[in-house]
Amino acid sequence: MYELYYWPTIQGRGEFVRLLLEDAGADYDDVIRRPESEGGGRDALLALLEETGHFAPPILKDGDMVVSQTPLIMDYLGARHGLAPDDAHARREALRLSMLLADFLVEAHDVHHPLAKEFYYEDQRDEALRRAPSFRETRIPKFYGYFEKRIADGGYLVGSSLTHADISLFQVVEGMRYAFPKAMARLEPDTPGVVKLRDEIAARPGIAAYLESDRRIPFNEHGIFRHYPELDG
Ligand SMILES: N[C@@H](CCC(=O)N[C@@H](CS)C(=O)NCC(=O)O)C(=O)O
Repeated sequence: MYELYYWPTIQGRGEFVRLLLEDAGADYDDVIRRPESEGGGRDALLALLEETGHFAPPILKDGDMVVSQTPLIMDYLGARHGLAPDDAHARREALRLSMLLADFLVEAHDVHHPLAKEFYYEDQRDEALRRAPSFRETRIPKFYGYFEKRIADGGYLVGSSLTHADISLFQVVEGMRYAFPKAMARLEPDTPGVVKLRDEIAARPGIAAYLESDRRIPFNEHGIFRHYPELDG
């Protein structure tokens, strides 16, 4: 059984890993979401960081193997569950795209936290209001346009078969719809390939069952994708 260690109340980066595990039907323990009396809770996560020397969650344990850095976890699990290409170049491409999606995630986060993650949103709202239009008008179209072009080649981000990078793209599309519903309603018609791929992944049996379950933590205003109406438009 895999053990996933991630903050217990948000989807965050842990959600990319959960989606892959759920798609694969893999057995996993979402350790930190257990009650403290059963080994869960934030202190258990902090203790694991101390014990393993890894910097930040998500962290995946597979027996003695400890893996962190979300794209690397996706590559590791993808290779085990038929979601990473066998060909070395294509596998690196999937990892590269996963890292690019991780870059986008940082930008989506920094819209609501442009100064520092330690400050409350309310204390950097003016800066967030200045940053949001450039994210909406320039950065989202640039990233989505790039993904659209990649998908046009074979239906998936890497060639003509599904990889872990496509699962990450699904989560980004979901997060963006939650955080920027107006902007995405306007922009998504320009990227039909992204939307089609999102729909295909949502319909995969493991993912569809997971999305309906209470294992999926709802998006909220503590996570990476936050909905502040004043930043949308
Ligand atoms: N590049 C890392 C980033 C990990 C990361 O920033 N984790 C967040 C939660 S989503 C965290 O707890 N960071 C603690 C910190 O940066 O001090 C990854 O992709 O996994």
